[in-house]
Amino acid sequence: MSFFKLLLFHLLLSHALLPVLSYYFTGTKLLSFPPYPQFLSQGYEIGDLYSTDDCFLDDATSWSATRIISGSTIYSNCGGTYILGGYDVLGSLSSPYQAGDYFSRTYTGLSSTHTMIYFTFSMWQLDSWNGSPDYFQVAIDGVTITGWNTFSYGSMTAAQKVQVCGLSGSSYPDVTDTRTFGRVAHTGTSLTFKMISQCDQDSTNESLGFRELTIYVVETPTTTGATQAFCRLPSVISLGTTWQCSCSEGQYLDSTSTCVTCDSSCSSCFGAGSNQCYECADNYSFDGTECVACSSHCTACSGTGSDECYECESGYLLYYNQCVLSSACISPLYIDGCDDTSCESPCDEDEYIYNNGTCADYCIFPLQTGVILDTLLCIYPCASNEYLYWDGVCESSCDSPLTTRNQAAEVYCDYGCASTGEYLYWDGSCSTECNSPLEPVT
Ligand SMILES: [Ca+2]
Ligand SMILES: [Ca+2]
Repeated sequence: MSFFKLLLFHLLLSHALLPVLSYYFTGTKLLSFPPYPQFLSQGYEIGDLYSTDDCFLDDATSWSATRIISGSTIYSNCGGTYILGGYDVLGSLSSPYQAGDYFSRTYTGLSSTHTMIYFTFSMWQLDSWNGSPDYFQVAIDGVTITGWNTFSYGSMTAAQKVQVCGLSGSSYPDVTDTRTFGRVAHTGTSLTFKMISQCDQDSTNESLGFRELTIYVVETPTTTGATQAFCRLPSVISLGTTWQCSCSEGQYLDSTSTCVTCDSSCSSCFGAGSNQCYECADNYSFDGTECVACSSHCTACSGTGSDECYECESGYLLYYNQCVLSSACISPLYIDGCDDTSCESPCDEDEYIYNNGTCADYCIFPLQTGVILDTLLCIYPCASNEYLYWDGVCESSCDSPLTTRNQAAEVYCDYGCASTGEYLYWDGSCSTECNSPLEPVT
């Protein structure tokens, strides 16, 4: 499955660019949900907290917590990976500690037609989870899911007691990056997701964190009934069979109960064909029947057209839904400062960009017009030590009675009179007549 970065568009909103959001929407697609091989539906995804770099911290600023231990940030770095929460983050160092405290974020702009939310995230359970009880919940608007299995470090084998972050020692093992799933019936265009801690001691003793949250907004669910379900992949924790996912992602269970690898166009599937995908693989999109290849350099798309991309391969940037060579994105276009995946223009598509980044409907002579990629430019054409004359020529000096004008880093040599019907005198004055014995020159 492909997970995408910032500023992507949402097909269900008529291809319109959304305001800059630190979570992303992807286009309409078939959705898979690993715990539910019977689940086949169309909808779209919202993704959050996926980055491995400082962009994660940008996402984290959109989350809030009921309480944060004094001096801590809402995120932490666990063994080199950013997670929301973690050691010494949530709650208080004194009683009451953190049971009931939670992280939350509200997402807006969801389609009004959906009826179901599926979600998945990577769960991190750090240190002294000792089942006293310690567990976590997820709440989506009015529904709280409490059913997740919990573990006690006391029941883990020595080999399972891995140290990743937080405290060290046999009482403080860390169960990290556990893929966790759930679903809940949901309608309405906003959604508040809460990750609730039910750890009964403080976050320097036992803590939770999470990252890589995807919310699947399902338009036409084929699965109804239970409002919650879950399983874990992979797990060091012993789970009953009802908690286990059947086959690994990218495989399906055939009639002989064997896990078989999907077609290469599928990231998950219910059969062998390209028309039996739950979800398309990277570089493929769903065309209504099967998963078909995206255009070249495009690793995720909403269709086969070159302007239907929302993620590009390395060396290319997203520019108005096209993949363009990174080297083609030059000033005043700029590369998105966070994920470095898109080439942005400060102006609307039909506007000119001036050197200083301002936008206008036209380009005033003697500035010259140009194009970078498909963006219109208004260019100062002279070198830094030259003057741009009123007639478009570049010269190394601006001789009197012409007048110099500095405008930011641009230097002009202006003809100070009306361009027709006026004469410029040696002293810089203008007149409609050139009196004898002076003679007009051009
Ligand atoms: Ca405890
Ligand atoms: Ca630890």
